Amino acid sequence: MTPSQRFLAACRRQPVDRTPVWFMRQAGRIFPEFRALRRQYGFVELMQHPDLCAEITVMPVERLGVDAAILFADIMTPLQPLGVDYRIEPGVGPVVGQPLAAAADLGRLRRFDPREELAPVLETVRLVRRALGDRVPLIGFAGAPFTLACYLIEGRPSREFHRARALMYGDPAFWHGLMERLAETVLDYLRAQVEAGVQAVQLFDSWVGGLGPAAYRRFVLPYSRRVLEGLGDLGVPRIHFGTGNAALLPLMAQAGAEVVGVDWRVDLDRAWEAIGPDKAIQGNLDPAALLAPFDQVEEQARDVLRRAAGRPGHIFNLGHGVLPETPVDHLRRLVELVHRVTERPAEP
Ligand code: 1CP
Repeated sequence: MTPSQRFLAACRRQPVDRTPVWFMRQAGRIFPEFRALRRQYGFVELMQHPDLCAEITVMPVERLGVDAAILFADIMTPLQPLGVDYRIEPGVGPVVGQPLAAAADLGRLRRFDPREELAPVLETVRLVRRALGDRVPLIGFAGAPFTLACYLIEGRPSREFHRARALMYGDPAFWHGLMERLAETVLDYLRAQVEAGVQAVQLFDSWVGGLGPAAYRRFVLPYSRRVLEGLGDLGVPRIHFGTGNAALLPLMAQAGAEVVGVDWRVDLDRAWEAIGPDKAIQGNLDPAALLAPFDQVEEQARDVLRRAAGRPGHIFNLGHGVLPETPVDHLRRLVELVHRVTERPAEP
C-alpha cells in the first residue's frame, strides 16, 4: 500500500498493511528552516507566499516519513477576509484587534468568496499536490466555529474562555448569530480547499473541552454538524478533533465526521468505546512524552497501539499538536516504530 492508500483506507475503517501516522502541527514549528523564515516574514505575511507555504507543508513528509501532509496555514487564516484584524504574536498566539462583544458587532463581519480572498492558500494546495503526487495525501483543515468564536470574543489565547462562555449563556442571539456566520465561513473555506485538491479535512475544536455535554449539545454541536455534514457530498474523509473533555466524545461522534481525533487525557480503547464502532479514531500519544528519552516514547506509543490492536480504523497521531521543542529525530523514529510494530503480512 502507498501511504495515500493506507491513510484513506484507515479513515474508512478498511484493513491496512501498517497503521498510518502523522502529527498535528508537524509543519513548521519543529524545523530550523521555518524558524529562519519567521525571522524574515510575519506569520500573516508568510501566508501570502504559496511557494514557501508549500515547502513547509512537504518538509515533514520528507524528513519524518509520515503518511499524510497537513496544509501549512492557521485556524485564523479565514478570519481576515471576514473582516477581523489580527496578528500572531510570537510566544502568545493570535491576537485580535477589536474583539466582538455584542450582536451589533456581527455587522462588521463581511461575506466573501474564499476562491478570491483566500487564493494564496488555495494556490498552496495546488502546489503541494503537484509536489506530492500520489506519495501521501494532503489534509486540509479549519478551526471549528466554537474555537474561532473563543478567539474572536476573548481577543487572545485564554485558559478558560470565561467571556466567551458568559456571552454564550447571556446573549444567545449574539452567540447563535456568530456561530452561524462562522459555520458558513468555515464550510465555504473547506469546500474551496477540497476543490483545490485536499484529500481529507480536519476540523480543529481545540478549546471545546471547557464545556460540559449539555452546553456542547445546545451551543456548539449544531454548528460543527453544519460544517461536517455540508462537506458530505464531496467524498473526502472528515476528521473531527477536540481536546480536554472525554465526556464530549459521544456527542462529537454525532457531528458527521468519519474519524474522531482524541487527546491524551483518555485511554484510546475507552475513547473508541465512547465514540462507537462505526467511527475511525485518531490519536493519542501525549505530545510531552516526546520530550522524554526515546525508550519512554516507545513505551507510551506501544501502549496506544495495543489499545487499538485488532480492529481497522486507527490513525496514529499525538493527543494534541507537536511541541516546538520536540527533537525531530524522535518523531522520525516514532514513525518508523509505528510502522514496524503494526506491519501485517500482505493478504494472499
Ligand atoms: O502543522 C502546522 O503547525 C502547520 C499548520 C498549522 C495548524 C494546523 C498552524 C500554523 N496552526 C494550526 C492550527 C491551529 N492554530 C490551532 C489548532 C491546532 C491546535 O490546537 O494546536 C490553533 C488553536 C491555532 C491558534 C494558534 N495559531 C496558536 C495557538 C495559540 C494558543 O492559544 O495555544 C498559535 C501559536 C498560532 C500561530 C501559528 N500557527 C501556525 C504556526 C506555525 C504558528 C506559530 C507562528 C509563529 O511562528 O509565531
